[in-house]
Amino acid sequence: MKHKFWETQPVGQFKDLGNSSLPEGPIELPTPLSEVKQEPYNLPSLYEWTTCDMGSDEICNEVYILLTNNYVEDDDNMFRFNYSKEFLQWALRSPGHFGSWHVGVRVKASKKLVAFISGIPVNMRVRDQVLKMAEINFLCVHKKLRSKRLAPVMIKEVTRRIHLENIWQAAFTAGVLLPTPITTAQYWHRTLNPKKLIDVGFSRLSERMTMSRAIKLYKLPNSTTTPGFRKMELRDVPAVTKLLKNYLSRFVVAPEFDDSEVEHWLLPRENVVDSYLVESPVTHEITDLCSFYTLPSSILHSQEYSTLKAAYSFYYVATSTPLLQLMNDALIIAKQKDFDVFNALDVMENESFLKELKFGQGDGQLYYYFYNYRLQNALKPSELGLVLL
Ligand code: NHW
Ligand code: MG
Repeated sequence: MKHKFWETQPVGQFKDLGNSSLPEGPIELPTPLSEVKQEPYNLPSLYEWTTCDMGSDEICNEVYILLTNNYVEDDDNMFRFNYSKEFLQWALRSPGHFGSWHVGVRVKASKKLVAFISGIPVNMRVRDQVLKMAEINFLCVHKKLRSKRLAPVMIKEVTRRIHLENIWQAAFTAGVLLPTPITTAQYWHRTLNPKKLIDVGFSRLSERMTMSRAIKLYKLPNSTTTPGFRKMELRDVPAVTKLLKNYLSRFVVAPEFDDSEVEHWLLPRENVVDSYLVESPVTHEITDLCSFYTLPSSILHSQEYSTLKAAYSFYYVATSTPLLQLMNDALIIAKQKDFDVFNALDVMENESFLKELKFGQGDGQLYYYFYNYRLQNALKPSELGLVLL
């Protein structure tokens, strides 16, 4: 496989896999900021750069429309991610975000937004080192402009803008294999609404499974089972920060969140993120946490339904409640909120509940990558404490 662009970038290369003489850590050293290119990269002459102010409802709507029509589809082109506007604002306006990292491309003549890429800053721990990194997401080129090598220019431009903030590493995920993943994760899906998932072709009945057996198999109790299980509130932020910091310390790679980040990423936002915790009925200590985010997909070819309502497992901590029971309560909440499916990767300790809670393995991989940071060996997904949106 030839990667004309990626071969030129500071990432682990396929030819170096297994080469134990290469050290772990940054591949390139930072350059003085005065040596970072001051002008944007050149675009083909019909296009121009734009910085997308995601605080503006109008511009956020333009990004939303671009992604709704052109972002990630499944392999069979049956579904396309449909991140909501509120979700995009949440994802991109996180603590310490840089407006300049929300990069768009417009057609000069019409001003139509035709491409986008974004980054946000995060403190990432790799073993015992904490590095300021960028998390890159929402890379999208309009369907009519594909395969014209626009993506490499966009990646170089966001990289330049990140370098200008004196940040030299990044993390991202993709469904495509590039040089070279730090880990490869799998999606698992827990059916909540079997009839709809079968009707829209998301899942199908096996030979021995009738619709009524499927409905019975995936049935969940009407209410949660853990005493003290409740929605997270603002006053819980310091306790949750402590819980999460302690829990995430067991993984080789994980973000380090401070109070403001925990407030941003975990405090419930309607139709964006849900977080529940366990407050001990006796001591009133916060002992456990679970969370999921809302990411619907457009259903591309159904007469009956236009959107698949999906919840994605986010961060959790189980100290006194068994993780299996905590996640079962998360499924119950998701069902109450009318989600059709609950998705989870096999990262963190998810393998301990996936099969037992009747998740089925999805097809396709989610690859995790670092930019300008080499790991000696790929990690197991269970060594990863990072969930990207
Ligand atoms: S992954 C979601 C990516 N988006 C989609 O799949 C949406 C639908 N597809 C598209 O819009 C989450 C286009 O197909 C895109 C490619 C724009 C994907 N990551 O312009 P060309 C993220 O957002 C390479 C990285 O002709 P295109 C993470 C490809 O391998 N590279 O293709 C984003 C080839 O290079 P090669 C990708 O189809 C992380 C080159 O692009 C890629 O018109 C970005 C072809 O370009 C992908 N998902 O547009 C990296 N898909 O070397 C951040 C294709 O193989 C790095 N390519 O010849 C860090 C930067 C920050 C550093 C800071 C220090
Ligand atoms: Mg292109």
